[in-house]
Amino acid sequence: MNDAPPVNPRDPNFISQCNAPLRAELEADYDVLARQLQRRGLKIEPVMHAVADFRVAIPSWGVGTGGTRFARFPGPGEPRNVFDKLEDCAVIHALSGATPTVSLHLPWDQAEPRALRERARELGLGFDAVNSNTFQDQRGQALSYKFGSLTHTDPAVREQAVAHNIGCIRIGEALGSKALTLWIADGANFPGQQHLAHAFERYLESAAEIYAALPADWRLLIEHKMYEPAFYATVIQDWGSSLMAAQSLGARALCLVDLGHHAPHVNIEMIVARLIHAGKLGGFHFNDSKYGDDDLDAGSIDPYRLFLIFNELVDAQWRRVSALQPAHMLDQSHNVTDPIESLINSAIELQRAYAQALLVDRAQLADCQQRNDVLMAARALKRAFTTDVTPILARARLERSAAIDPIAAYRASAYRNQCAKLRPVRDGSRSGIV
Ligand code: LRH
Ligand code: MN
Repeated sequence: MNDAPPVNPRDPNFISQCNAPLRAELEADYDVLARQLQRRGLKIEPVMHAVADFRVAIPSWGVGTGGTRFARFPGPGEPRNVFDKLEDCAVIHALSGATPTVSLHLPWDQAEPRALRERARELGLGFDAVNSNTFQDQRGQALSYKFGSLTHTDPAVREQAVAHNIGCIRIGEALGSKALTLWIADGANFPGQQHLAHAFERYLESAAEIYAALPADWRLLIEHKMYEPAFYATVIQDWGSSLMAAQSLGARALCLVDLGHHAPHVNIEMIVARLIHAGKLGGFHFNDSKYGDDDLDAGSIDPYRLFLIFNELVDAQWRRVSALQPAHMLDQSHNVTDPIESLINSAIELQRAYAQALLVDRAQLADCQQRNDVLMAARALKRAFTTDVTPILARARLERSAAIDPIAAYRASAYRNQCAKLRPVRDGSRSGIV
């Protein structure tokens, strides 16, 4: 931790001071890349502007240090409440230029909506989808979710879970959010424990009550997950179950793809292509993983997979697929890095995958695919993926008055140091993701 005098990392003067010595080099690198792309018949400016317009929401639960069931090792200056979390989210946005909204988790982020909305407005932030929570029992909760929530065999428990979700929608309305992300942990640990068909029917019944409570301009984002905490069967286990539910609930029920919620080696870009085809791709929880729902930084393990997902999104844009407005959100757990640095970096890795996908020569690719020129088709994608778009990403940040080198600026601000002084350390290393 450096002991430079603390500055406000959101201060535009501080950011332009950090940028000043880096501008000339950036311009030079940008011009070199512009000429390279020109030789490939590609214009750099439209790509830069598209990247500058790219937005991804920050998960409120991601700005505190994450943990596993074994332990959590809180870092210095942990956010103590949702208002501290908003401060940290504002720093991420000021330096990355790409994260103007926050996705809240209720009741973890419970607070007076007007005060929350007002503070967010002061910080230049808005709210993306709100997340409900029927995977934990809250203090004073009447009925337990041990054996499920929306699919529990006891109608009283289902009603309690439905009421919680409707409560989240009402809070979200007061905050200006336009979507509810619905992930439930409901499932079974042993064959026979749960009637697989009846559980799904109970899900549809409960979700229909939640859907009916949605304001007319809201969306319901159904999040599937293969396993954990249920280790044999999960009611909304895969994209098929999620799609069936979304199709039976209605037009504003859509599917959310959390990259970590699939078995290793599952072709997620194929799932994205299918959900686009069905008109049911509602959004993403971006992260990366090697084994399970590891919630690692986006693009940190398999950046080519991330690129291939953005390739499907850009291809759909190119094919003018209508009404494709997926909500981009991060969902990560930062157990060993500074969460602010990881979230800044992850937002940038999403922009990198998007920029590379915009550099695919789609006419050439389509022609190779038509003529089954397999190698040239694969090369058309690899050529875009292996293009170092770093100058475009930095230029896009500059375009947004953000930091050319946001991590260096963040460290120069000693913001974490300041937080450590202002925010007393909470109790030791207890387990759990947040
Ligand atoms: C479930 C999940 C879900 C959130 C939770 C924090 O694994 O991805 O999106 O509610 O993480
Ligand atoms: Mn998720």
